Amino acid sequence: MYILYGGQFTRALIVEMVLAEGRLDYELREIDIVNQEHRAPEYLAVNPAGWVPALITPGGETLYETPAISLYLAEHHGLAHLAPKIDEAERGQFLSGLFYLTDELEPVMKRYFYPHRYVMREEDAPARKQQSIRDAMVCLSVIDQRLATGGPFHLGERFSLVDLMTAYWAAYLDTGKALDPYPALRRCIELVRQRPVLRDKFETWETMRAEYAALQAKGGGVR
Ligand SMILES: N[C@@H](CCC(=O)N[C@@H](CS)C(=O)NCC(=O)O)C(=O)O
Repeated sequence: MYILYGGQFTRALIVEMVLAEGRLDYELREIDIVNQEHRAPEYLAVNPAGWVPALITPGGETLYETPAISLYLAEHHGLAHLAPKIDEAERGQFLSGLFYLTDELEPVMKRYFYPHRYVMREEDAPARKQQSIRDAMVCLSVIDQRLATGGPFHLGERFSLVDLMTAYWAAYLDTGKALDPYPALRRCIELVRQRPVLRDKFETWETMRAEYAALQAKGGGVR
């Protein structure tokens, strides 16, 4: 069985979504990142980067990096509804969409979550966060334009891992009317969230966001 190191306030939820899509069994080992468990020697022995998630395969291999873990699961278990095979026509578009998320949006989201790590003075952190929201919106606008010409998913009528990950990340920025200028993106997100196997995961996501906001309001959170 797979062992997933993940838990509250982490993108391990993306991996859980992929595991749900594949109906794959796993044991979840909770790492409390608010209480710094990801920096404890026990976890650093699993992933020296100190990041969550990490996945131990049934064969005992340790995998890390959310997109890599997700793609591995999809390909290893032949989940063709998540990742087109290497010889399928949609493969190029799939890889382009996936790498756009990992190379462009994900680094911006790091600055959004941990702005204090990207400034010289603590008081500049709020401005850093605002800038990362603007940067993220640029990425979402690009995604919206791509979806508007070939949607409703990144691969046209065909859902994939790229849409799942887009819906996960965009949810952080979906406050008030922020996504109103991006109707194609909104439609894609709605379709992903309606997937029966993902519904409870996105509910977990909502709870997680509310709890993290409450924590931050009290001056807590991941440093
Ligand atoms: N590139 C890694 C990043 C993982 C990552 O940053 N995870 C966050 C939780 S969502 C984390 O471990 N944060 C703790 C920290 O940065 O101190 C991935 O995609 O898996």
